[in-house]
Amino acid sequence: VEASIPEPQREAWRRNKTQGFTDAEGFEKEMVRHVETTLARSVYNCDENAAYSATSLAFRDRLILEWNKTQQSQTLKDPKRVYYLSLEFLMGRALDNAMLNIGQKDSAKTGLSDLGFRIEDIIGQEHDAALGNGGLGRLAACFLDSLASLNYPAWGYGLRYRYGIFKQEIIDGYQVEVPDYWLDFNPWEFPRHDVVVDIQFYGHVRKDTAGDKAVSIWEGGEIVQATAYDVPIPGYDTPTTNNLRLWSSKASGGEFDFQKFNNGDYESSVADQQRAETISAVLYPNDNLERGKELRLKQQYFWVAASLYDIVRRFKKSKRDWKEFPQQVAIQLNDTHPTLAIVELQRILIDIEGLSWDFAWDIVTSTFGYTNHTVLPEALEKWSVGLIQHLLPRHLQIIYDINLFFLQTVEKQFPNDRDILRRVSIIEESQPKMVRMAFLAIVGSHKVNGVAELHSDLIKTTIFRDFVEIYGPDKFTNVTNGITPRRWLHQANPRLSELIASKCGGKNYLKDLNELSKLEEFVNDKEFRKEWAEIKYANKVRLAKHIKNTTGVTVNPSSLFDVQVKRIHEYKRQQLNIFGVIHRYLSLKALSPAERKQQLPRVSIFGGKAAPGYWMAKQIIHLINAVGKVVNNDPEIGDLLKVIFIEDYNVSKAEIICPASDISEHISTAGTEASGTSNMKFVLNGGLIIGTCDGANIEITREIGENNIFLFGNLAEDVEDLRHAHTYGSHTIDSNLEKVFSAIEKGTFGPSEDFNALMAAVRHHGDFYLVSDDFNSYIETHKLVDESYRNQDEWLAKCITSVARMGFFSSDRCINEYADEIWNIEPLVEQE
Ligand code: 8GP
Repeated sequence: VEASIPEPQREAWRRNKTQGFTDAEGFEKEMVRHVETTLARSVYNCDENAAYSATSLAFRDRLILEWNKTQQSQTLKDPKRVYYLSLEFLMGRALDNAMLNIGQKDSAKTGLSDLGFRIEDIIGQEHDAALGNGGLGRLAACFLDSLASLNYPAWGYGLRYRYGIFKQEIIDGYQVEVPDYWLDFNPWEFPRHDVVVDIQFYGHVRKDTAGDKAVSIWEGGEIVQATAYDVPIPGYDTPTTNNLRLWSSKASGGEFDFQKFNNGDYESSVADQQRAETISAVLYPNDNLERGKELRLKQQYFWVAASLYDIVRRFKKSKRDWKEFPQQVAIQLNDTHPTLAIVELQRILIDIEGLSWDFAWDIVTSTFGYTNHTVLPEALEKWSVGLIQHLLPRHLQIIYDINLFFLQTVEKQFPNDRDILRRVSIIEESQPKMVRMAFLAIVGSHKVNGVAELHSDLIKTTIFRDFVEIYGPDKFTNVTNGITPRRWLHQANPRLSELIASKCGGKNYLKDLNELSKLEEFVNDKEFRKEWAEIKYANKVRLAKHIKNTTGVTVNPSSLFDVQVKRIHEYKRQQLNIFGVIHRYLSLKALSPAERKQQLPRVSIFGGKAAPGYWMAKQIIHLINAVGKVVNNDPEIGDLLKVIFIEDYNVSKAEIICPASDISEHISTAGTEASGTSNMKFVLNGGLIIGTCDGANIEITREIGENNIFLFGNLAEDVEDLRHAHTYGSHTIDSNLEKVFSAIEKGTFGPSEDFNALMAAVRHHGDFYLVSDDFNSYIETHKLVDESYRNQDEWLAKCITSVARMGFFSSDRCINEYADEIWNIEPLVEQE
């Protein structure tokens, strides 16, 4: 029954309508009220943390008023909505973003100052919401910002992990993982204890008949309860506030537990409870790697089933015919993690709603779109048939049927090609048999996209080649990634944002990033350049302070800051970078003191987490720290070279690091990095990049011009031949790299056994990532970087020109492409 207030009493509601604050005074009232009531504190014991809590609560109240209006208006108009299913949302901090998006940061700044606080200190109190590993999760967060800012009716669906990505500590040069318990105080979520869904696992399937129809009934097993937690997502400069719904697991309160409880088996009923809660307990800390753990599959089904239940329930409220489902609902699969949603929707439609297979399957395939984020084979998800059979017996049957019907059409299409059936089968006929989730996602979607041009081409010619033959090329498309300029420029680099606004006719460029092009006029404007350079310097001072506070090392902000921050992975080649740093160190040592004085001082900055089970990545971290220890304490070197590893790289640290970089490294082996998104963040903040012809680097080059980027290394098309030659021909290691290796072997950076594996990968194990092949071109290109930096006027011109040409990389452009070409949805502008 819908609870609704009768008309005569509604007048009292109208009279008492909550009004959000709109100025400093209004903010102060709300903030103090929260300190004194919600937090039960007072002027005598309000520390910065309490001030943060109260400020957030004041802003949360503002957000939820807009959220309510947005949701009411969407319910009323019932437009087509998009649902973005992602196991990761790497949101970072919410307070600064909320202040800026609703345009009340100045109110908060004045208000906080009146009450005795500095706004930066208060913002700095917030714990990052770190429900993601890296690029894929941060992309989802940027998308939510754009969807709301562009007024699209959109929901995100994810899991409410109790532990986000681990906190990284560096102890004696090694990574140590510490749990990230972040939910102690989280003002940004609203528990919806009334939105609960029962999720079934295990059990068996019984065949029955209903009238003349054969039906399948999934029964038995166990039930886990999903509870919704809603996180409001404010758009920039618009009242639209969308919803991110995160599911949390607990044992169902059904008869089961009570029986045990009544039988006096209290402990075991608590154990059941704990087992159920485990489902949403922890984010798997792997980036670009799948490990096939049962709990991970449970997470996937739990989240997918709860989300679909919610989506279908919302659709059914409109009482429309089922055939209208794809006109009302678009579901985007962020990688293959939510692929079971395809099977679950088919199950709901045939087993519960009683639709025919074909009618249901048409609805399903018109609803889903699938985004692929990697071609690395170790990241492509496969689940064993046995595991799915055990956990989701009915779903396995449906997967087999999907595969059967699919292979039948393929057979008709290619009657003389037996091998293609084996190659494209959703079931891999291996020991044990595996379900190939990417294939299932392709077969169950109407569009498949890669995330940068090269990547989208590669998937069509390699891992999904057969499917292009089967479906034709139109099913496969490209949507190049983007980033939100609100967080990655306006919030992270407020002074640069101001300066740009002063030249671009105000802040509208934050809504239409192509307006940055107006900056090109000012490339040669002396005054403008000077201000630009001052801002970069100030940002470097800010980072230098962070480095001093966290590592104890003093770095000179006048040095060239060279940054590589991202997950540690062999394909991303932090090993190439650190070998290059060692080469630089050895070259400096070989110079006379007089010659040394001529050199350009450099700070090499690294940051990033290694998956806890990724031993090689951990060796790389160790080498970086070992090199830093020697170089940073070498009196002959002084400021000429510093090597820094920033602990616990995360979104809020990226907001300090990106604006402070002179050059950043995006140096993956060509063809391995699907897109990269930090490359965009660095350029947007007035830094240049050194990179390979990979992922979005290629499109960045096209947009900003090849004079404004330092490209090096072999091309994707040559990688396969080089690898082949390493394995079957002779593999001579680059002579400069040999010098680096012999320095390591001599024990220059501590016992060399620690680093043997890193060298052996290049020398003896086929150098899969082409470190030696690219080494010479890498260090030569770094020399060009040095030369170019010496001419500050030229350097600044490159930086400004690049920023002016970065409009394409807004996630707004990216979301509009998804909306037009994949989702077929329109913005919904609210009437006040
Ligand atoms: C990442 C890609 O590695 C990166 O190039 C891209 O920018 C980002 O996705 C956003 O598209 N891919 C993954 O994080 C990924 O594939 N993770 C594995 C779990 C599949």
